[in-house]
Amino acid sequence: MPKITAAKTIVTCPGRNFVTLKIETSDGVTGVGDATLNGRELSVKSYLDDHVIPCLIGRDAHRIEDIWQYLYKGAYWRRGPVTMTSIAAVDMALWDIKGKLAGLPVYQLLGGANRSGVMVYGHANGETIDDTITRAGEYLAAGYRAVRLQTGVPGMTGTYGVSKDKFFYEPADADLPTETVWSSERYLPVVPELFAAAREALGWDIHLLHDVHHRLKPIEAARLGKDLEPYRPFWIEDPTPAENQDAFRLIRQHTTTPLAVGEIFNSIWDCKALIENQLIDYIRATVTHAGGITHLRRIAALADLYGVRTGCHGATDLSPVSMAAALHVDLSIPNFGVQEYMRHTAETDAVFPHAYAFADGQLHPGDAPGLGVDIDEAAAAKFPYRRAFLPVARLQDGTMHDW
Ligand code: GCO
Ligand code: MG
Repeated sequence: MPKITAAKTIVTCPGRNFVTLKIETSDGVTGVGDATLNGRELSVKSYLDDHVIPCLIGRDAHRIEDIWQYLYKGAYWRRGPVTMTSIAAVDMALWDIKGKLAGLPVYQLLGGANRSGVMVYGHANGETIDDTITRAGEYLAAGYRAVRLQTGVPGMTGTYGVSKDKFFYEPADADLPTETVWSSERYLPVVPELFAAAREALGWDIHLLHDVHHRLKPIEAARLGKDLEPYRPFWIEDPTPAENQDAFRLIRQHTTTPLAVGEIFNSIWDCKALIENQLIDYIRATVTHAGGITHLRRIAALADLYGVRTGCHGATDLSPVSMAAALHVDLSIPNFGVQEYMRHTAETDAVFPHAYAFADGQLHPGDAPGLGVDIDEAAAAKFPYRRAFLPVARLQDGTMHDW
């Protein structure tokens, strides 16, 4: 049996922070897992170093489900982003090891490919509607079949989703949280204008997405969904914070615009009511923050029963290890919808050499055994950790708002 002989966490900041778990086995085979939780990176590192790794040594690396259950039930204090990201990192690393030992890419172990590749969406953003559409046109020309549109709100600085560097959007931008200002009243009319102009300029042969980023009240989100209906958005994402899941019933009563939720969910229990009550159309839980490949597949299987498809989070704060793991899941499940794809910087790609590749609007995980991604530890060591926080949002009168 391949025994776990050692495990360590590696923190690196090739432009942004990433935490990676590397597990070694008695066969000499190693596996990697992404343990990055944006803005709270060192909490996960400590959870792994202090509370998980000591319990892994000597275990059979093949027993993925048993180790998952052991870490989940054994913690007693279940769920939460730090715990579930830690479990996810172990799970990914063990699937990587299993694939390498079998000589197969992980998607083959998960049942094989269900499709030629994984449709991805890119991020088009700009200060103005024209800028955003120009960026979206570039994605179209590059072969993308889906693109997310975000634009500046006149009079507001620091609108969510609009970045200085147009290509490598990175919200965790400062040593202490940046303060941004928000106005739902100003935002609400801008998005339908953006979508009208986008359909006019780009036509109908492209999926258009939008992220509300938890900013609206339920009735405002219902209004936005209704206003966007003529432009057939692929989805609106996180229309309201999802702690109150009944809000989605209200939104649903008013609009047929598809709803996507779940990038901050960390277990199937966060998704269950939304899925079973058919209050959403896409579930965005990630392999890194929702317990790894093992748990994400369970969420996808539940979603499939209710006609809900996946649309996994794939922001740059998830490392290429996470992207690779997501692609193996995406390729192998029946109810895949779309995969978010924000490109990493060249420095990040150099630290994490990977087999996945983009062609014709799709990503494919490649056919290397395991996840097909690694960490170059010497390259990683050149980029020490830098504290970085996500921003906060306040209304114009200073009231704290959801970011
Ligand atoms: C998305 C997300 C990201 C998050 C980021 C936070 O849809 O891609 O909303 O942009 O804000 O992942 O760390
Ligand atoms: Mg989002």
